Amino acid sequence: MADVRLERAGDIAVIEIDNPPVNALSHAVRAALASRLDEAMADNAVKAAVIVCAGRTFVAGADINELGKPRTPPLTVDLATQLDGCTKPVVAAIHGTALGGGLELALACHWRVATPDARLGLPEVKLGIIPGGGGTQRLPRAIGAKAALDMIVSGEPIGAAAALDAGLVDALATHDDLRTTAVALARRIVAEKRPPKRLRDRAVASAPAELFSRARSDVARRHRGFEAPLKAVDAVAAAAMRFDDGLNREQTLFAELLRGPQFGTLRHVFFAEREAAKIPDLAADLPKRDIGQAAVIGAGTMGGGIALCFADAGIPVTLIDSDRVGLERGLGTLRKNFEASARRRNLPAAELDKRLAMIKPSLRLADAATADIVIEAVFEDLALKQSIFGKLDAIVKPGAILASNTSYQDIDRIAASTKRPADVLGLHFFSPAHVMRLVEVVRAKATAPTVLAASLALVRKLRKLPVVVGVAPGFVGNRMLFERSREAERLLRDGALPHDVDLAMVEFGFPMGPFAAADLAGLDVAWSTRKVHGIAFPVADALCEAGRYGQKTGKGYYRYEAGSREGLADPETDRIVAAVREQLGVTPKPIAAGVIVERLIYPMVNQAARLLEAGVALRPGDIDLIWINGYGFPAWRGGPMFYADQIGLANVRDRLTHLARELGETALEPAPLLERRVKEGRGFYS
Ligand code: 3H9
Repeated sequence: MADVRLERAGDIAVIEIDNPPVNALSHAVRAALASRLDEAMADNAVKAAVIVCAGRTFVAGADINELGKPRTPPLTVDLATQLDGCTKPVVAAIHGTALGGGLELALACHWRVATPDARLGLPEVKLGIIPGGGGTQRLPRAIGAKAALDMIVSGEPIGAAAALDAGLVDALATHDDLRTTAVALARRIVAEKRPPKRLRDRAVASAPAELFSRARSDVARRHRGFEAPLKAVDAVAAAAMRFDDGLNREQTLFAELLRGPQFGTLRHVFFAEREAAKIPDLAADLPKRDIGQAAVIGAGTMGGGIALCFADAGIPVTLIDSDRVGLERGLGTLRKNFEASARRRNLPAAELDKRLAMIKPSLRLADAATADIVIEAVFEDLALKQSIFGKLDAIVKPGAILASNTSYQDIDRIAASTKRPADVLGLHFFSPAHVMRLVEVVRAKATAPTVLAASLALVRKLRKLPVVVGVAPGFVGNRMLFERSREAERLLRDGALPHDVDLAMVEFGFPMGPFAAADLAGLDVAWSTRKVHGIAFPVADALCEAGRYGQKTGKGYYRYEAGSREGLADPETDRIVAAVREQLGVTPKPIAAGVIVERLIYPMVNQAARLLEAGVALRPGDIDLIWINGYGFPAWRGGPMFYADQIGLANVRDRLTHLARELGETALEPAPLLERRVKEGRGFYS
């Protein structure tokens, strides 16, 4: 039950918001907070006020369940105006996360104190909106236009130390001392007779027009079709105006986005993430398995990236590789990646060194003995993996978790190579592991519930999104990707060229098309897998036979100039495509961009329906999260399953039936679940 209490600490009013679980600003909280503030300001015995929160966090934002419904005053923006206008000083005491409307309230307070582990951010763009409580106007006045743009356009929060550096908070205090420090600060302000420090009265430091034009073109390139980041730039640019004019502009842009379709879609994504954390048959009170130490086997790109994630989360990790040269190369790459990531995040050099020191290189598998979790990340060879798991079985301590980072091998068979299959599962990180947020957590037949629960908690500690999937070739993401790759190959056969296909997908909202992505990943890996399974992709196979493995060889579907990652159309590829068509007796026809999108996405949706029916994926939302966070499906389109529901499953089914006939491909026949849903007049979600 929401409650906002007013207590007195001498002449300081302490207003405590208590609305579990995250102190969201529901209407009840807003109304009660406005009343308590009025009471505090009207009381002659009160000289200043402190706003604190009960429970695990400061206000984490507007109540997302109420957003988009008719708005009843006081709105967050009204509350911020009320706070800001208080004639007595108001101090915000922040712990946990001050997000969205929560940070906007804190910005409207006159001073801010935070705990060292607090995180502050305006994540509204992730919901398809912009801050609507004055955040786009007050944040640039607090920390400058450039830093505010970075935070508002990315939606990423910053830590308390960075916030202190930037001038977003005035002081830090330990968790136990937060309230007393805030009260003491309020008292000092009163004693020194300092007037309220209002951000609205400040001008924005350095906001040159080029900053915004650069931000607009950057957003247009990186987030094609996504409206909120562009409007966020417009709103921050408006902070150069008089405060009230800028605020009006923010309110107009906020209201437009709240009415638009992208907000509804991204709210769906938000709740899908919360839902994915709930595993139906996993009890909440399972005994905990703490993970204080890790080992990663294999110092290649994936292994190094995974080790980096552990070090970054403060968990000591041993990186093991039997090959000295491979280990040294892996460590070099890891250091380079860590330095680049530290630069992006403004991590001080000393902190970088501290985290790098968490990684202990080793040439001996025996050094995995003390780890609480071992993640194998060696070459994709089942026999090799089985032999490593067999050896680990004899080395690692009882109760340790044994995980494989395989992207498609059978985890049940890997588990069977140990005497402790209950401790085995898959943790499928995506490349580059230190950047990509998704981890498919593969639950094998024998995986113990405690092992699954501990692994989910660990992945969250690594600041990643775990999604539980079952054992099947390629699990969920790569199994669907295979359908897309097969159809992309057929599009080349039927008349499209790589850049036609890639352009259609980039226009749809993917950061890159399937052929550019394949060139980046390397064509040889998929080629060798296809050979093992006897699958022919005539164009891709011919490119590989010609030594065109993608970016690493300077040519693949595209050609690359030395040192450049930009794929250029290559007449040699066109010749290879033409030769394949001739060999197959195909007369090429032009294929419209809309048809390219349908042919790439609908077969994936069809395959996803099969995976859903087989229980490999638990929910349509999990599939959407996998594609958004692992493969760049535009979040504002909600993921493939949500998108299919928007198109209408009957339309998707009809197109698949047509394609199956036209192309003579039985694999494209609509899946039984899809047929049933159409018959019942339901979508995947309804
Ligand atoms: C905004 O503020 C707009 C403003 O500009 C004002 C405009 C006028 N509302 O994630 P968890 C629920 S937009 C309602 O598992 P964690 C969540 O559904 C908002 N409910 O915990 C879950 O419920 P359940 C900007 C919310 O510790 C439970 O709380 N703010 C909200 O892993 C626990 O959540 C954001 O976007 C909410 N705002 O992470 C912040 N937030 O147990 C969104 C959470 O029934 N929230 N719930 O499934 C978060 O990022 C994370 O929840 C947080 C905690 C980091 C706070």
